[in-house]
Amino acid sequence: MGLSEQEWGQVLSIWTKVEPDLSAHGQEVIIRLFQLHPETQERFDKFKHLKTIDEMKGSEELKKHGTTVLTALGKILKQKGNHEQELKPLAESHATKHKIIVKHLEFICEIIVKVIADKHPSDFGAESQAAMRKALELFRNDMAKKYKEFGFQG
Ligand code: MNR
Repeated sequence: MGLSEQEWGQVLSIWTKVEPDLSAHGQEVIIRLFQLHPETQERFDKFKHLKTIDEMKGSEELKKHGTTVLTALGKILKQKGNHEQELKPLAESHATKHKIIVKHLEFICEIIVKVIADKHPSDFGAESQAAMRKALELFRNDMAKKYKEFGFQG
């Protein structure tokens, strides 16, 4: 289930290409999430009112949220699996406050891989994509475990 050093290397290497423009990546991830899975938008009181893609693109708040999400994810990835400290508060808020089911985490993780692949076609080959999928699976599994500790079936 864990990643090899080489796989972590691939994950963190592509992340260095994402980081200089975290807000554009994050904005794209959130907009695609809402487009592909409209029920996820309903989880956000602050974004429920956005009706069109243009409204979504024009929302500074949405862009800011995308940055927040990818910043948190980046911190977790950099722990190379030893992410207990970073994961716990995130699992707690998503279990007890936002109530975000694991299925929705799966949706966003898949979209994150797609957005990176679209923006960095020559730096994110099949092997790196597989490594990133593995890292995101580990993240999701550990979120799901913590969810249960917080009494949320997810
Ligand atoms: C907030 C990270 C997936 C819904 C936050 C915050 C961070 C965050 C950081 C702000 C601090 C807090 O509340 O804990 C992530 C990461 C995700 C992820 C990392 C996966 C890669 C999702 C999915 C959601 C969702 C999927 C919905 C379907 C929310 C909501 C808030 C929030 C709702 C509260 C927003 C507000 O300010 O009103 Mn999240 N997330 N998130 N998240 N997330």
